Amino acid sequence: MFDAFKKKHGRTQADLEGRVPPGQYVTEKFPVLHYGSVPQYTDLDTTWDLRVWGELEDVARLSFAEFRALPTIQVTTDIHCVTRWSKLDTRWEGVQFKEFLNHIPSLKSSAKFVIAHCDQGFTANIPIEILLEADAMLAYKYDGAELTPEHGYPLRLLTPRKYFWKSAKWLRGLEFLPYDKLGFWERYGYNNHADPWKEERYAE
Ligand SMILES: Nc1nc2c(c(=O)[nH]1)N[C@H]1C(S)=C(S)[C@@H](COP(=O)(O)O)O[C@H]1N2
Ligand SMILES: [Mo]
Repeated sequence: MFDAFKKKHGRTQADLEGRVPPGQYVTEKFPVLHYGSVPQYTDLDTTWDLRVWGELEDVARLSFAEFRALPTIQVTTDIHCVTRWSKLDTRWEGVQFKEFLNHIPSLKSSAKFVIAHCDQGFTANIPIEILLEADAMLAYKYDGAELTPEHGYPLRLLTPRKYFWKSAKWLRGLEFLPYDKLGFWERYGYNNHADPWKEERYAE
């Protein structure tokens, strides 16, 4: 039977049931959203690092080469933007967050929240338990290729259980805290919990 919906979306309406959170629509596009401009990188070996600080014995700093030498995983997942688009079966590759912590041995058990720090000052806060889920990662490839500049090259956070604003692009630092502290959009009235299945879009 000819199914216009399937032709457009590559899947039937029934396939979507249970996959799309309330108030979201499915798009095949990959919209670009951020505050400010897209950072440009020239020589990652000399101008880029990833810093880790806060609740640890020693501050850690990884060069681009050191980071890229870490073991990788691939994750296929759905992403949900607070502006109501969802994109299904997005394919990512990078370092699983949980695996990354194996390389930060001095992390203290008092670390309960993470602030992602990005180039140009953007921040996002996430409880550590969400980042310890199997699908949370430090992503550098999308759909088999390096991230494009506008989607976060060379590194972004991917935390698909939360609205996509917490998946911070142009990631440069991870700060571990014993308490929660609001990030950029969270201070501007987005709901700190950001669970798409509970439609936690905006603060009360
Ligand atoms: N550094 C940085 N990361 C960011 C943002 C931003 O403004 N700066 N915006 C967030 C928002 S609101 C969304 S919806 C997603 C969009 O990611 P995309 O452009 O790859 O679709 O990035 C998130 N990560
Ligand atoms: Mo967003």
